[in-house]
Amino acid sequence: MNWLEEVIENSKNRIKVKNERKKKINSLKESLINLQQKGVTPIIAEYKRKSPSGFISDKDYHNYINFLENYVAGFSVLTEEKYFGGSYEILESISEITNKPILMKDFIVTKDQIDNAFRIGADAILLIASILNEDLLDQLINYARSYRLETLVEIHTYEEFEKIKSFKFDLLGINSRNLFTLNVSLDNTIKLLRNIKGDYIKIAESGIKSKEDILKLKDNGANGFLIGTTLMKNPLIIRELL
Ligand code: IGP
Repeated sequence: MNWLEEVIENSKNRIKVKNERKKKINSLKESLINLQQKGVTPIIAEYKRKSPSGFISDKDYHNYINFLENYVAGFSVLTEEKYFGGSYEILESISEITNKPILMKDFIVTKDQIDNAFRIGADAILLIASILNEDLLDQLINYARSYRLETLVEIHTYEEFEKIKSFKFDLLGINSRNLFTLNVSLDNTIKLLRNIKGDYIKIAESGIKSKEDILKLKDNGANGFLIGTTLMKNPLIIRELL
């Protein structure tokens, strides 16, 4: 089994969280649009402790969140345990210390995982087109909507876009990293941004290191930017990225 197959197997056996949700849902989409209208670059900052591409960090989330919440549209928090060092507890704790919207970053393949996302205080969930068939993806989008959770559907190829384009998701993520090979290509994302027509809020994900990267992606139609590694290594760089 490769790492992705293992993660998907583990996803099917996640525990069911019993907690009751304490917060109302906070729209990530509106937060992104608000910043865009103010002329501020809409960034989603990601908190993760490691990744299969070799990133590793022991940074505590308190300072990271308290500092970055002054600048960003929202946070992405990894809840996958084995390969990203995340947990439901981390997301829940973060939701208690910030009012910014939170995207739960995980490999969702079951409705139970969406129940969990709602209960731990997530405002939006990630759904990855490459690991879901059309029927399941459509069901999971609608299930999330029944909770009023927003959905960010992630693609990496034009074929995946064709597969998802008629579904009722809120945000379209274009991941510059191929999840099967882990290779990053901003050029692939730029090509997709150019080819995708229609009224989507497009979020460029992964591999963003500089203001130049952001400007290049923005010029080609990206509306928002999801940044993990670069901000985890140095949160202060946010001031240069905006
Ligand atoms: C962040 P980076 O290169 O800035 O750390 O990437 C984010 O895009 C990445 O973590 C990610 C991801 C995913 C993680 C994008 N899609 C799907 C897990 C699952």
